[in-house]
Amino acid sequence: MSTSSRPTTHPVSVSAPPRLAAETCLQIYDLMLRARVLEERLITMYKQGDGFFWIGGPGEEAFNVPLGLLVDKGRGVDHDFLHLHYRSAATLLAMGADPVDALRQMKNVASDPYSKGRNFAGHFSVREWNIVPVTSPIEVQYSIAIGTARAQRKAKGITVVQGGDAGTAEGDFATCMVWASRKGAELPVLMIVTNNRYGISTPYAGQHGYEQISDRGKAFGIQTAVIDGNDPEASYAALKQAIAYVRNEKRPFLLEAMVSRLRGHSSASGANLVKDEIDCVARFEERLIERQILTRAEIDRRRETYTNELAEAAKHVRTEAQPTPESAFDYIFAERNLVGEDN
Ligand SMILES: Cc1ncc(C[n+]2csc(CCOP(=O)(O)OP(=O)(O)O)c2C)c(N)n1
Ligand SMILES: [Mg+2]
Repeated sequence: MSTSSRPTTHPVSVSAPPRLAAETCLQIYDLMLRARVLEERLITMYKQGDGFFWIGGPGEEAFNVPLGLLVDKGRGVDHDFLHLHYRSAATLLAMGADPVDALRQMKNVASDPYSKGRNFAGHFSVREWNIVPVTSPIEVQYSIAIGTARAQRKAKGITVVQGGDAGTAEGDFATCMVWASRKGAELPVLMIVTNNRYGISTPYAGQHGYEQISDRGKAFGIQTAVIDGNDPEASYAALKQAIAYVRNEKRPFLLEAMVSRLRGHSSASGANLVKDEIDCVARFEERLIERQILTRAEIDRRRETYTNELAEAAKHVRTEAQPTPESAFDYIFAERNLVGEDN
């Protein structure tokens, strides 16, 4: 992990990632595996016609699980606000979400707690945990996050905002850096970029005038770091330090995690396995076997159990009710049917 250090900002000391205790490794691995199996089930559902579109985070589990474990979960400004990405299912699971709820959103049934069957996969929203609705228009979360961060300047909670690499070309990303770094009015916001080196089919190379996206933070006096987001121990250590810095100093931090995109962009590009990317789950499994924390047989058993559980759950979700036509205008800002007869 490398950090920028400008004399005008408070330095963050970052050391090589320590090995985590076996118990923590197991907790992280188990959540990474559950998240991976969940994405596989969602893709299967899409391919079976039990959903209209899939987008998600296979390849980001090593970063997104530690994030979910380390945030201060709760409601209101004294807990952390999360403005997440459409690849954040592993963060939700690490925070304690039920994976079956993600299947419900995929199937667009009324029991989907995130959007009541109205949005597609990966579009989470949990008021009790300050998880602000995930947006389909990319990058707008960075300018929305300024609002919660401003409300938290004197609170215990911080704002966490996360998005992809290509989206940083949008003005919202710059807007966030401007508002977060005003001298004397800095905001407690952890800006995260999960860099998978693609924006749909456009490669990172050739799109940016700097080496790393986090380099842009330096011009604003924002502390920055680039980490291997495929390494859960490195991610855990970096996130812990960055979160503590933002919480204690009430200043912004820009963390760029290099991650993989194991199933392409979305179902629009087929959602098939990409062979030449690092698989963080497989890599962590090798480490755990080497350290004698798990055996291959135990890993295989866990995978089989979680796969079977979600296969059964998907069958059940298929029988759950769709939203009724009468409920079409519930949960929206406009109280009247603006396109219907009562207009
Ligand atoms: C404002 C806006 N422009 C374009 C799109 C279409 N779009 C959806 S995802 C995407 C690429 C995003 O790439 P990146 O920010 O790197 O995130 P990734 O999907 O790679 O995680 C684009 C251009 C959109 N959803 N919103
Ligand atoms: Mg990308």
